[in-house]
Amino acid sequence: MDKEHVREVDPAVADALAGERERQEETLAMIASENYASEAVIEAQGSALTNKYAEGYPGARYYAGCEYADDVEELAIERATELWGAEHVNVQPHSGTQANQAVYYAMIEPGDKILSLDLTHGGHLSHGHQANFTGQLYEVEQYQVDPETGYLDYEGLREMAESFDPDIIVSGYSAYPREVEWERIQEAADAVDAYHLADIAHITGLVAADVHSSPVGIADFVTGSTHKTIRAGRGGIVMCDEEYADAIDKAVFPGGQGGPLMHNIAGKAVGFKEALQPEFEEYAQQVVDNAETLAETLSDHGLELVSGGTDNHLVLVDLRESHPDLTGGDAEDALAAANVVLNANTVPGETRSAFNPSGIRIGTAGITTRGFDEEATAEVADLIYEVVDNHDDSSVIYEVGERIEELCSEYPVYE
Ligand code: DSN
Repeated sequence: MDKEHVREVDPAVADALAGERERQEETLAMIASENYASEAVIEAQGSALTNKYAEGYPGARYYAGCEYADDVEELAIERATELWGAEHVNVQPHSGTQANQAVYYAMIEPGDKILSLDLTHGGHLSHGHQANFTGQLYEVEQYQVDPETGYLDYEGLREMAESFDPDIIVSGYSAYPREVEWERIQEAADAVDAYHLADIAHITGLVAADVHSSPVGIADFVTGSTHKTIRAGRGGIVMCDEEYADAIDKAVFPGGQGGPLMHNIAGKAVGFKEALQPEFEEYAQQVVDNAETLAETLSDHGLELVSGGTDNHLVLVDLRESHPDLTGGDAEDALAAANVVLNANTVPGETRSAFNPSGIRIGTAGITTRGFDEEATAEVADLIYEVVDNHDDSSVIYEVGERIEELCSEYPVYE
């Protein structure tokens, strides 16, 4: 087959791909779940492994010709084991949601009970939201953060566990800016003889680099996605003790998925190798330092932050006090027009809708990959505030957008 590039085969898609690459170069990815994968990870994901069917696991596949697929999956597993220290790792889930699905499917039955954090308090759809299969197949109750402090209400969680008697307690969050005390959640799970699933999708990289405490060895199951703070190929992962290995593997395949996306698993392997280098620890520490600077600077400008600050890679701004007429959606739009790409987010005690909520969530994983330090992050925080405070002023938005473009050229993603 001749090597034909996308541009020759399909100019319309080529235009979109080029546009996306340019968009990523010229804007700041501050959606807290996003990051910029390396060229090596992207190359692995764009490899010929996309052609290969490899149902099963290394050494025990349902198809011939899996020797290189085996190599890649074994490397991904070996490196994940080194990064997070779990006894057993499954790298096949297509996403973090599919990783969670595997745990529920393996360990509980439809109608069983899940206790998890409310989505508007920082939880995730796949933890029991009504719009998700988890909210429809299982009986769900949800704990919350303390309305005064914005920190997890561990006592409340324990009391709910004792009255609800769940089969599984879910911890790990999508919009919670603080360190999680995994042991306290485990104590609640132990008290009612429930499984504990810790979904570290957002903080996989911080946990791997030891800048956030790890639930591995505490919770029964640890799930995550592999493209956020860990910056590897897109997808999910499940980790557990050896005693659950067989049940989890069967729940991933054939239970919930068909052929593994071997090209993505190659991207995971390459990204995990990168994360095992000493520079990754520096990177993860810088992500947290930048988030702290972002939080302090926005706070100094008078913005209200859920929990008052951050311990991890994200900051959640509640706009209601400082800018009662500005919704999260309008703030998201104004910032996007100024080349800062983040997302509107619900906040604890949400009084608007999930579609146009009262907050914005801002993450530092992407800008840290670009090389931003605290000084550069403080400038970005100032610029974000400028836009929030002048969201109706197109000349301010234009000027901020110009400065963000300059910063993007100073800190390129891909040379
Ligand atoms: N979509 C991700 C997030 O933004 O948190 C979670 O799946």
